[in-house]
Amino acid sequence: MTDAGKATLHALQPQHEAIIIGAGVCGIYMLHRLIELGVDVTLLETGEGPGGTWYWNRYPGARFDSESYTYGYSFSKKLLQEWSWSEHFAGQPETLRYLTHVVDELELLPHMRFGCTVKAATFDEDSRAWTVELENGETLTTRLLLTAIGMLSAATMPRIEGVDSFQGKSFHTYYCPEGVRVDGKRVAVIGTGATGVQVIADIADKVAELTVFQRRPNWCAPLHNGPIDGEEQAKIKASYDEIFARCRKTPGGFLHGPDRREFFKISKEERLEFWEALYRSRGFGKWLGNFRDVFMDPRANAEYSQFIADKIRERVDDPATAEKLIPQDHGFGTRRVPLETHYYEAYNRDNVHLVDVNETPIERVTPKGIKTSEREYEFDVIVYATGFDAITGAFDRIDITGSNGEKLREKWRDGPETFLGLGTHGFPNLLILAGPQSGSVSTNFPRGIEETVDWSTQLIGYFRAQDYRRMEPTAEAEKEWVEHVKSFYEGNMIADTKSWFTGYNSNVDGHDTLRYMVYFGGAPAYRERLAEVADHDYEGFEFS
Ligand code: NA7
Repeated sequence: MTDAGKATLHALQPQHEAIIIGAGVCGIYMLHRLIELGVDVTLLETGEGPGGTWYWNRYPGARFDSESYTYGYSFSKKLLQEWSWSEHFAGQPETLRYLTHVVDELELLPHMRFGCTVKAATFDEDSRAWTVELENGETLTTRLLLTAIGMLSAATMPRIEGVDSFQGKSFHTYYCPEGVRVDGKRVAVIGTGATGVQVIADIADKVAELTVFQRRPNWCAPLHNGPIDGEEQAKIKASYDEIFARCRKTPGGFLHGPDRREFFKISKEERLEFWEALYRSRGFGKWLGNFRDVFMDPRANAEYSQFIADKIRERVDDPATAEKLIPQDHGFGTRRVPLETHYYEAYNRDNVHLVDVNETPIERVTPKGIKTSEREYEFDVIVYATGFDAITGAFDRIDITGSNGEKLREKWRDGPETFLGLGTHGFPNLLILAGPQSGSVSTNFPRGIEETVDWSTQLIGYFRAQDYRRMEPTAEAEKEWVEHVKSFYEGNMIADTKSWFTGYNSNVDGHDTLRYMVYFGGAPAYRERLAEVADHDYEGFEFS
């Protein structure tokens, strides 16, 4: 090659081989694997420290509802042995400490840049590289762009007039200030999803008055958290291999997998006994360890919903309040089930009030509080537990432009289209980690993450070994994957229900129809498919 040719090639060399966006559970592990592989990689993160979801969500009551010891990284025996979870379901501060510890142990900090928000990313066909633009005006170039930007990281505020006029303290739970004080205050909580339920249960006995604004109740069930004593700790540490082996077998990557016995072949008495035991047990068993038919057969679902409704009636003193807390528009488990600690009992307190916004809609937020069609309530603090532009929202917030000038947010306007939830046609050299339609979004997060990241690391290893410059999922492979994802929506009661799993959000334009966001085929089938693609030289990707 001539000197001029070499100079041109050099000028086209991007600054980095890889950039990862996001320092959450996924970004941290991806960074570790790429450093191991010898890739020149930089991680960019908006927050001032690592942790992602666990960095941001500092609201009172924030904690795991999958077992802590199934949530940690499994790749390092050393990390597993040196870290001791204090509770079965650890709170946010402990989880953040854990992730910070991992980052320190793996010496990842020098590769991470905090306070960096990516505003735009554009693929340049000449250099086969991405130009990444930061909010501070800086630009970086990279061969590969990897997004680890979270499923629930684009918080959405309700579209209520006057939100900015409130003169007390108010925040979305995702942006809750560290150590916020609500003791002795008059507090409003809007929203009763998994987050609202945790907040309400946590602060009910601390605040002067708590008013909950509920639009649709969710089916909640007891978490049964507890401390882990020395003996149990030793047992957990000695059985990590079995714990992770069990998680690998279940569709969701959790300890709890479905009971495949035929619902109606079991006597009613036996079913009730089984459910009573589930209700008394720790964690997600009430949802994920239930009869499979409960999610496939409306009659089975109605019977279980009735069982849980009766539990709510037993736990809530005032019958009218109990009825308001029982969902009428969907069956148990067809939306995300919040696990709770004394949530229903909170409504037995004199200082806790439930406002059904269907009966008395919120008209506006005022400088002093909230005005409904009935009256004005005065508050010191308003907590917006109003959820997220889930799964694709974080992508829409970045101006991502592909090879033909196509915008990702335009391509995905009516819903995501991906190959394996890991890449999308028209956007070369972009790896979407734990993206929409991937196995990770429907899985106990780190379990799915580790597999996705390991697979992506191998793909990048292959890309480098072959000295490729460009890779992209083909349009055909993508079409086939999207159809495959859709096929699991048939006859699936979760897919028939409006929630963030299915892409509904009344606070985001256009999110009022079904979107195929989630891969419902289960973690084992997803894992198999990934292995098959890798075994066939990443069939479905085009390399050059
Ligand atoms: P969710 O589960 O999306 O819940 C949001 C809640 O906010 C839900 O109860 C909504 O009612 C309610 N909401 C949203 N907008 C409004 C308005 N405008 N008025 C009244 N109520 C409103 O988000 P979470 O943060 O609780 O949970 C997200 C996930 O984070 C969770 O599943 C975990 O995996 C972690 P709706 O049901 O839409 O009627």
